[in-house]
Amino acid sequence: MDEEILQLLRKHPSTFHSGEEISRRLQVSRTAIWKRIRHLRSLGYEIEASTRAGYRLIQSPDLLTPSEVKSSLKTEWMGKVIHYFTRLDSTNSKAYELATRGAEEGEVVISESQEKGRGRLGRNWFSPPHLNLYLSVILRPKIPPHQAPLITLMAAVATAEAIEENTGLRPLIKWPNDILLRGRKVAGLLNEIKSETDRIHFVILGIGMNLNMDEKMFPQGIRSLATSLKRELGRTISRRDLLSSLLQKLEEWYAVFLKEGGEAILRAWRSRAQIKGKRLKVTSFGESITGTGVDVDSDGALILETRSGERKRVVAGDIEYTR
Ligand code: BT5
Repeated sequence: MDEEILQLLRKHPSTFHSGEEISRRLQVSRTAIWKRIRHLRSLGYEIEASTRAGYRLIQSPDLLTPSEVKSSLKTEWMGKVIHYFTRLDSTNSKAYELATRGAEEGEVVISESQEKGRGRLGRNWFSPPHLNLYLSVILRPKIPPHQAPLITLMAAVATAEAIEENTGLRPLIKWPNDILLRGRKVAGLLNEIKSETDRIHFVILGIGMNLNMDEKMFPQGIRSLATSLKRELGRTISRRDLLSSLLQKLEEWYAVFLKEGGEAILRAWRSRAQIKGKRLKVTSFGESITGTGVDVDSDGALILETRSGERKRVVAGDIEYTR
């Protein structure tokens, strides 16, 4: 019922809606409406109430509820179904569970906080409540499994562009999944797939982005490595606006990927990753190699050249820039 009341109030934001009108439309008593209005106020909605004129929405809080997100979302299909939680272990785990039970392409899981936010290789993602974005998108691309890493690169480009659109800052990408501002990580991606040898059942595209965390809120271990948009800009950023841009960019880039193939994604990715000529140390499956970055290949694997001139191809791992 909260969503319906909000929808009604949002339609004509500057005018009052009488309690009688709302109770008639929703077919509940005026006392029931008043109780819901009180509840909405406790969530941070500023709603003016006048005994004569009724109710008027003054301001909405920066919540990521489906009704708040949908009021600014301009996508055609992505995020039309949003599974919203105030707390979850991990949005990726929840999305995986939903996809296994048949959730459709474009359904999104959002949580205000994560208790066991996951990074790659069993690492953690720090996910305090109400400040940042933690979401997972379900995709069902009809591509061979070896191309799945391109979805990570595609999502990295979309994430970087959404940040740029909302802040004017220009994020760079560090292979394969880090989004950096001034060398510090502002967002990370965790993609998980369920597939057979020649067919992908689904991809879970997990994105964590730091928006409104202050420097002192970061745990000591990552304070010097991580950043947030607020830390870079010195002001708060609307999570709802950023989420809307992000879903829109993902929808656009995913369409480009399916229509034009990986090369179009790689072009955009290369211009932000600037891997060519960089001295790198790559750790993959417990082994480290140093060399000079050459490129990523058509499947999104990293190519580097060792000092002896040998070219190595790395499918998964972490890189460190060295001098
Ligand atoms: C990642 O892993 O960067 C992937 C992060 C994906 C998080 C999203 S949130 C929504 C969805 N649901 C999930 O459960 N996960 C996804 P990786 O490259 O392994 O980086 C992890 C490392 O980044 C950690 O070991 C820390 O050093 C650092 N880190 C942890 N939390 C961070 C944060 N909030 N901001 C920046 N760095 C962080």
